[in-house]
Amino acid sequence: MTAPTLDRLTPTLGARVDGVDLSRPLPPEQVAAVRAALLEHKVLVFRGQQDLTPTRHRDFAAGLGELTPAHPVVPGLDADHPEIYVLDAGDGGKAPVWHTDVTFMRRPPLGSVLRAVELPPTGGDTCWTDLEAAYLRLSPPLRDLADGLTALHDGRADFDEYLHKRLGGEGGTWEGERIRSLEPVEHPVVRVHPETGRRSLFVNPGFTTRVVGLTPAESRALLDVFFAVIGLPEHTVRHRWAPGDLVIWDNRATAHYAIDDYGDQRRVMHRVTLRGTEPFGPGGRIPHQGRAAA
Ligand SMILES: O=C(O)CCC(=O)C(=O)O
Ligand SMILES: [Fe+2]
Repeated sequence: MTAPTLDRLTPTLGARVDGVDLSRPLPPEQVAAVRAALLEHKVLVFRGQQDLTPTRHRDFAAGLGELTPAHPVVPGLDADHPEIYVLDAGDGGKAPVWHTDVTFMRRPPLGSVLRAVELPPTGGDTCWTDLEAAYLRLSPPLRDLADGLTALHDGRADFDEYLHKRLGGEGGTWEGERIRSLEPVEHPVVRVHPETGRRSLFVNPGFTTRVVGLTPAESRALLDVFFAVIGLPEHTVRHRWAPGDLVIWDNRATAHYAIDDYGDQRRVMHRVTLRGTEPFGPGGRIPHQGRAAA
């Protein structure tokens, strides 16, 4: 068995992985190599995986870790694939904003495994950004401030209408709980990676709405500073999709942005997410007192 080869895509973020055939079960050494590479590079690009089916995509992801349902609100691909989240550009499946997946839940996924199913001839690239680099870009006094803060993450702007109008208020299940409403949740602004111990700036313009304990004006100004460093091109990698591509990212230390430059052309992606743990900051876990205060 050959070891996968890794080629960096930028000096700090992303690697292309070759020498792995995802259409067949991976030997344990290759699974371990992929997991180690994910910690080091945060974004892994596999190309030429034309033989992947939805089932094999799901099973490959399941070999890396425990899977979540497709989404807390949106049902999966079909009865055989409740873990596959379909992003169909023609049905609201566009994400042109920096975000980290599902941070509006108390336990966001560890990582995501995204497969290109149908692509426009050009356009529809995806960008990832390194939230550890964003944290380190802050001045030391601002890092110290951020280390002690928490923020609210709210999925209602994106998913409330779907939950109530399309599903009649009966969403999916997440962590064993039936989702009937999406109350904002509180996460540390600086997340300590549970495997590497490194810190990242764990806020995103997609879902983070308020820094807890600040005035609305202070919160807005501080989030603007944080969002500006997250979006710096120096921290990003951009992927131009081709048929057969699959990308895995570490959702604990990255955010991503799906570029919407292809008008109403068709674009369909399938995503599977790996179950994660509750984020904690430099000071440990946030004590939960039921619902987060706004
Ligand atoms: O469509 C894409 O390229 C990425 C969409 C997205 O945000 C996701 O898969 O989590
Ligand atoms: Fe996403």
